[in-house]
This record gives sequence, structure tokens and C-alpha cells, in this order.
Amino acid sequence: MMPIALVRHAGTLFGANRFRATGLRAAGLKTGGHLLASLAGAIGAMAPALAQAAATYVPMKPMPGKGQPVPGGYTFQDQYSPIGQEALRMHDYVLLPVITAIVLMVLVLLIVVMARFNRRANPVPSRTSHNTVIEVVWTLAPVLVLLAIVVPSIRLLAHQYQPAPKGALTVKVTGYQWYWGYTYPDNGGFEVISNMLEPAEAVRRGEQPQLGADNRMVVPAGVPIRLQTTGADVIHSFAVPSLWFKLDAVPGRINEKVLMINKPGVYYGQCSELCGARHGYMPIAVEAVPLPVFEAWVKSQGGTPAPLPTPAV
Ligand SMILES: [Cu+2]
Repeated sequence: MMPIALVRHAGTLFGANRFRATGLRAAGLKTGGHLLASLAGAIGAMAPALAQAAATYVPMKPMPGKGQPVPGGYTFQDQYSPIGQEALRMHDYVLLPVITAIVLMVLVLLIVVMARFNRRANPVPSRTSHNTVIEVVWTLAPVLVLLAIVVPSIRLLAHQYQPAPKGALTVKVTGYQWYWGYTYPDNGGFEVISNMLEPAEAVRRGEQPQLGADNRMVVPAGVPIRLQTTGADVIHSFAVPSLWFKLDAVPGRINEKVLMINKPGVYYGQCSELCGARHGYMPIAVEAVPLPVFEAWVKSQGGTPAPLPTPAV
């Protein structure tokens, strides 16, 4: 009774049913002093297995409305990268209010002019041709508006083109007619070839038709990624709206930009440079996973995990 209780206790401690079953079987076979030794052996054997079980790559199910378009959507997708959040703030709190204010002001002016200065209300028009005050105002006001916009705008531009920090993971994206290749030079240089899923198969897997890909670009979340793009045949463009990322993939040259994904998830995009007959059928599926899962995925692809900075998730 007592050893079995002990085994049960150990089983609960490790929180694994599999362990409990193994431990009980061991308790049935062995007795007395051997029990502790076999217990220790079972724990030793289970620990790495448990650790590995925790970090196995299984393709993530996309979440509706996250990293993909929504029916009837008319504005930006929610942003999952620091640059995307900064850019969306710039749009929401600087550009949109300024545009709205200008449009409303012009509308009010138009209505006033139409009501007060039409032929019936104002049969004898004024012959004014100059007004110094109003000319200074309509020159200065737009200059001040532009100055107010230029500060956050240039700051955002500079942030977008900051070079990758030390220790960033390099991923090279190659555009082919008409699919994508993702190469991991830091992890042994293997390349993952990514083709569009048949629309019916995508729907079966819970993905949107024409956005699901057979092999995704798997990357760690919270780790800076040095994303390089190139084209193998013609110009393509690697674009993922929910990550505020768009970079042309040009044959014969490498373009580079930092990508940082805040949260694990699946983020979809499409080739955004007209590249031929099947341009509309080369979707991009980026899957951000926790670092241990990424390392397990790298191993499953025959690569070797490289040291990376601690994720900021
Ligand atoms: Cu393309």
C-alpha cells in the first residue's frame, strides 16, 4: 500500500499520467529496496522525454481574426510587431485625426460658400482679389500641419530601417515562380519550400482558402529576425499585413529588414509584386512559436539550433 501511495505521489508531482502508469508497473514488478532504485530510474528516463514532449512542433491552428483578413474588414489588421504597433498608432492618432479635421473644415467652408454666396443670396459679388491675413494663414497653417506630421513620420521611418541587433536570427526568403523558399543560414542552411494548399485542404485545416501553405516559415516569437529577401527568377514581394512587413524580393540582390513578432501565432500574407501567371497563388504563412518549439522544429528539419537572445514575449 505504502509504495504505491509513494508512486502515486511522485506521479502527481510530475503531473504526467504516462509517468504514473510506468511507475505503477514498476511497483508491481519490483519490491522493497529495489523500488526506490527503479523509481529513480523511471524518473531519469521520463525527464528528458517529458522535456521533449513539451517542445514538439505541431503546426498551430490559426485564430480567427488574428494575422489574417476578416470578412468585411476595411481597415488595418491588428498588429503583432513593435513597428506595426508604432505605425498603426501613427495612423490612428496622427494621420486620421488630421485628415478628418481637414476634410470637415473644407466641407464646412464649402457649405458656407454655397449658402451665403450663391446668386440668390448674394447677387452683387465682392471684387476683393487680395487679403494679406488670409493668405498668410492658408500658407502657414499647412506648413505647421506638415511639421507636426514629419516628426513622428521620420522617427517611424528610421525605426523601420534600423539594422538587425547582434544575435538576431537570419532567415532568407527566396521568391520563386510561384512559391516561397525559407532558408535558415544560422541553423545549417536548410531550405523549406512553401507551396499553397489546395483551397479545400486549407479549409479542412481551419485556414483560409488561398492563404494556407503546406510548409510555413517557422520563427521564434519575441526574437529579432534579420529577414533577407531575394528573387530567383523575377521580382516578388514578401508582405505580411499584420506584421507591417513588405519587402521586395529582387533577383541578384538581397534586401534586408528586421522582423520582430510579439506573440506566437500564424500570420498570413501574399506575394505583393505582380510576378506572373500564378502571382495570386503564392501565399505566405509565418508561424511564430516559443523558442523551445522553434528549436525542436529546427531539429526536425535536420538543422542545428543556434544560440539566440532570450525572447521578449
Ligand atoms: Cu510572386
